[in-house]
Order: sequence, then C-alpha cells, then structure tokens
Amino acid sequence: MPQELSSTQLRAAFAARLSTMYGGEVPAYRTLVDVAAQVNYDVVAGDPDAERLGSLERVTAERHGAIRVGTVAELREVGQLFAAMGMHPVGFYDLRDAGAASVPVVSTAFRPLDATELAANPFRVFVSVLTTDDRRFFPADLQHDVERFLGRRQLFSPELLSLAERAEADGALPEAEADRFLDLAVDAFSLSAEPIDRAWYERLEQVSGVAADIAGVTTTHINHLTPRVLDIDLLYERMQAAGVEMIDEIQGPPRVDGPAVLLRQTSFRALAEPRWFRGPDGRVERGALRVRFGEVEARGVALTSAGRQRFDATGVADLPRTERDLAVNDLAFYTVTARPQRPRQRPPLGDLAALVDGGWVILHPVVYEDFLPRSAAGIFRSNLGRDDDSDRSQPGSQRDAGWLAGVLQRPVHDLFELYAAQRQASWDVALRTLSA
Ligand code: OOG
Ligand code: NI
Repeated sequence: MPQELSSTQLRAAFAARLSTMYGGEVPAYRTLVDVAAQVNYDVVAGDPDAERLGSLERVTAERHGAIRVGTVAELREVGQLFAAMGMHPVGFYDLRDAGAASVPVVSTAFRPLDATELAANPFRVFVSVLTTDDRRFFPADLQHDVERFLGRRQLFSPELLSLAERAEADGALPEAEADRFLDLAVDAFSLSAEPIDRAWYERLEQVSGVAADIAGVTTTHINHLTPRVLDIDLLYERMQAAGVEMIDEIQGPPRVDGPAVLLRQTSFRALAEPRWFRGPDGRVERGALRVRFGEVEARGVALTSAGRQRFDATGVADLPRTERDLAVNDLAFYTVTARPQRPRQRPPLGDLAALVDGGWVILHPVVYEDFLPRSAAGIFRSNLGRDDDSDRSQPGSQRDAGWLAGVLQRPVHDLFELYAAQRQASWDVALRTLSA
C-alpha cells in the first residue's frame, strides 16, 4: 500500500507550510513567532502551573489563520477544503452587530472538534463572508456590481476542490496527491501578484475597507496567522521593546487575579505591502496596501453559557476568582478525573462541590478553542482604520447559524454543546471509577 496522509496529517502539514509561506511574505510575523516562543519558554520556566492551559509544545506550535471570502459559493468551497483536513464549522459570529466596530461580514471558525484531534494539531481558521445584500452597508447598485465581480472570479481550482473531496471521502490522501493538494491549498491563500483595478478598489474602499479587501481583488489571501502565548501582557511589552508598533489595546477580558477565561488578543499594525495596480489607462504601476497584520492571542478556560452571559453583561470582573467556584457554579467548563488517592468513604456522587472539596476529584480546565465576536470585529477594525459608516436606517439581511449550515451544506457545531460533551465524557469515566 502506498504511503498516505490522514486528514490530521494534512492539517498539520498545511499549518506548517502556511506558516512558512506567511513568514516569507510578512517578515514581522517571524519576529512575532520568535518573541512568542521566547515568552512561552520563559513563562513555563518561571511557573510550574503554566502548562495547565496547554503544553509548551502545543501552545508554541499553535496557530489560527483568518481568511475572508465574498460569496456563499466561495464559502461552500472553503468548507470543502477544510473538511479534507478534519476542520469543521463551529459557531456563528455576526460581526455586523458587534457594537461600534461592526463590519459587513458574518463568520465561523473551521477547527478540529474533539480533544484528541485538537491535541494532535489545533490549527483553525476564522472565515468571514461578505454580506453583500445588507442594505445598511451596500446600496443596491453597489451590491449588483460587487456580486458581478465576485461571480467572475475563481478562488480555488477544480483540481484542488476534487482532491479535497477525495480526502474527505477517504479520510486521507496518498502521498503524491497530498503533496499536490497542500501545494495548491497554500498557493490559494498566498498574496497574488495579479494587478488590482485601482478605480474599483478605491470605490469599494469608500464603503468599507473590508469590502475592498474581500471584493476588490480576484483572489483571497491569508489575512493573519496568529501564534498563541501563555502571557500576552509580557508579549505586548516585548514586541514594543523590539520596536514593533502594536495596536492600542489587548482585546477581550482584562487580566485579573484569577483563572484566565476565554480569549485575549492583540496585534501589530498592518504593514504596507507592495502590490501592483492597473490604472484607468491600463498602465500597471507599483503601489502598496496595508491589509495584513500580526495578531497574537492567549487562551483561557471556556465559559458555560451562564458564565458567558455574565461575562457579556458585566465583564470578567464579575466572575469568581477560583477554578473551584467557576466549576461548581457551572460558569466555566472543567473536566474531572478521580483522584488516585481519595477518601475511603462513599463519595457524594451527585454533588460536585463536595467531590472537589472532599478530595475525590481533580478539575482540569477546558481551553476555549473559539472566538469572540466583539474582539474579532475590533481586530478587523483596528487594522482597517475607517469608522463604521453604515446606514442603520436600512434593514439588515437575515443571517444565523441555520443560514450558515444551509450555505455550507454541513452542520454548524454549537460550541457550548462541544464543551459540554467533553465535560460529560469525563464525568462518565470519573463516576464509573468512583462507584467501582
Ligand atoms: C478576522 C478577524 C477575527 C480573531 O482572531 O478574532 C479573528 C479577520 O480579520 O479576517 O481572526
Ligand atoms: Ni484572528
């Protein structure tokens, strides 16, 4: 039998090749990765508990990417591509309503679903699609022109898509096909040398920087590739000390004296990258665009929907400051294992607080593997400059998780359900051990 690559191996190889490609395109990304790796190393060296939210090895290798597409047909193709690598849509994010920073896209994240796959390689991609039919952002004539432009482009070749279908169906690709698949996939996300129609790009830019980035060009590109760090405040300081201009803030919950929750992110500003432009007279000239930036993130424990509601309403300050209290009040997800040295009495099986306090079980945080719409919109916005100038008197177009599943022709997984299933599975095992 020929050597083959499983979907897990395809994902790991894709993440590695994408990182090499992106490092070649955006040298500041390499600085970010180096500083991030050093921060992780230093944090682990100084704190015996630092790996509680992920091993040094996993955290240092971990990346998420972001891409943006224009149409539902393109989004469906993206879904096909990632299915080949064991990455499935999780969550629905509406960034049109993400407060002051709203942008005309809705999004999901393609990622591995279960703990084993995440441990093998946690690579994920945040994918956004332009809402061209949303009148708050696009008047009818512009919608028409944008859709006509998008209808003529092809982001992914038929060869790439058919290799992806085959990989999904078989769960693997033979080595030679895998290599070809990876080449084509990485290529589809690299910055194109194709000249950009300047007048068209500028017309879209008037409406929104996001619209221009997505629909002003005939290709897509990886917009950022984000390493993970164990201490984002330290990383922020060190990047500034290294002379890299960072955005003003770290997005997400502020640092507190207690368990890290959800996700904190920051980035360096988009750099001017040389691009080719075609003017109205047909002449091609060199120009520059600032669209790609360097994001970095720190991840904490996943909140339950009750915890999340409280966080959304009042911010992190209102959450308990211990893992025990977060877990027993069902505000954050923790898995449990039976403690090897535990009391000899009958365990109070139905009572989590008593099981924890009495020393029967140990809690383990479930890392938040997803995204935050407010931070996501903030990340878009902080790097695209212009303020929201949508017309809120117009009706928005309807989008939700059901719409997304229909477009993708794939189930869109609910993140709370995934975390709850993981917690439940650990309980099933622990209760069996405790009642034995
Ligand atoms: C995606 C922004 C969202 C994140 O980490 O929240 C995102 C984009 O800029 O396309 O990646
Ligand atoms: Ni990101």
